[in-house]
Amino acid sequence: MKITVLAGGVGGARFLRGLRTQLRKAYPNGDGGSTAEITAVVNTGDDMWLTGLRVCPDLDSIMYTLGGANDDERGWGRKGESERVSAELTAYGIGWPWFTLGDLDLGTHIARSSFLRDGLTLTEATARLAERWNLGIRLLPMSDQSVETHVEIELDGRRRIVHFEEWWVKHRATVPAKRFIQVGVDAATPTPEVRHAIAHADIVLLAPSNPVVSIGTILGVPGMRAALREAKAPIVGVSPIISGAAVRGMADACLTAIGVETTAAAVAKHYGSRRRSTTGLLDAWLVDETDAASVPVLEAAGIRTRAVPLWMRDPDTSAQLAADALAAALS
Ligand code: FO1
Repeated sequence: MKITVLAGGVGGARFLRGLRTQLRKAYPNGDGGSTAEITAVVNTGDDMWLTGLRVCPDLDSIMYTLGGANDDERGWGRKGESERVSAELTAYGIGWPWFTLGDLDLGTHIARSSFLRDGLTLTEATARLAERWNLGIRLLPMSDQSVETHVEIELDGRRRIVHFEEWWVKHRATVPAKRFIQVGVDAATPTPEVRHAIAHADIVLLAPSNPVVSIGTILGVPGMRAALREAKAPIVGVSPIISGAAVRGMADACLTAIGVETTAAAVAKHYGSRRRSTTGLLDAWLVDETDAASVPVLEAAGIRTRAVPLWMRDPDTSAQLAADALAAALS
């Protein structure tokens, strides 16, 4: 059983952790692992060069979460973190003082940057970093070319374009985003490893990550949507919106920026029905039980829809959500 999951940061990491747990139960390999193979195709739109280091927030969130090293309260970064080096960087006036690179986290960025300077691709560097953590899931950046999400905002009456992380962390997405710009997207392609993972999957899942700046960025890589539409596997998405509110982060601010209402049904229609349109991706969609009213609407739009509990409160509920997503794919 090969499962390929398109995922962003925090929501994606929790979903992948639940999926790994569920597959270890459903397809055990006798020594605690699973015979199923999970591949995560991860958003790299949040990436940036910062103080000379390549930082990949979504890849790191997933790696730390699956490796058991993440700070679950903060939702990002390493547990047991310290910030001695970042205080020095701030003292030297470099980097973003509002974007903290912890000492342990810097170890990851130094290692990644070292691999890249040695000529490895981001895919190869990611595999080298992941080896240490025994993740049970293969992590693939969506592309080996840089695609950075920048945001056009209006601040003090002036229009400016800032890196996504500046909008997201410094401004907490409270300044309205006029539009998102994927810098470098025209020169980007899905990696051969991503194409293979999509073409050979038995199931493709869209994690409940931000549909605009995480899943949307992945889908925006030229050729990605076509590769998904050609896949033999059923494509099942999990709504990141529950009863009109974003589960985490500020997905609502992002959806508003692209003119999509913040509902589970609107996001499903935004991804589109695979069989009813020439660009749509979804064969099936999971909404929370509080959004059950949207099931007939989406079924009529050509998207098989199920209402199940979507809140991932703990590893068990995450595993159950993964089980529901697999069931929807296999039905
Ligand atoms: N998020 C914050 O809210 N504040 C931070 O200072 C911060 C630093 C940071 C450093 C490295 C990294 O990989 C992630 C970091 N994040 C921080 C989280 C980041 O904004 C999110 O992981 C994603 O970019 C959004 O999904």
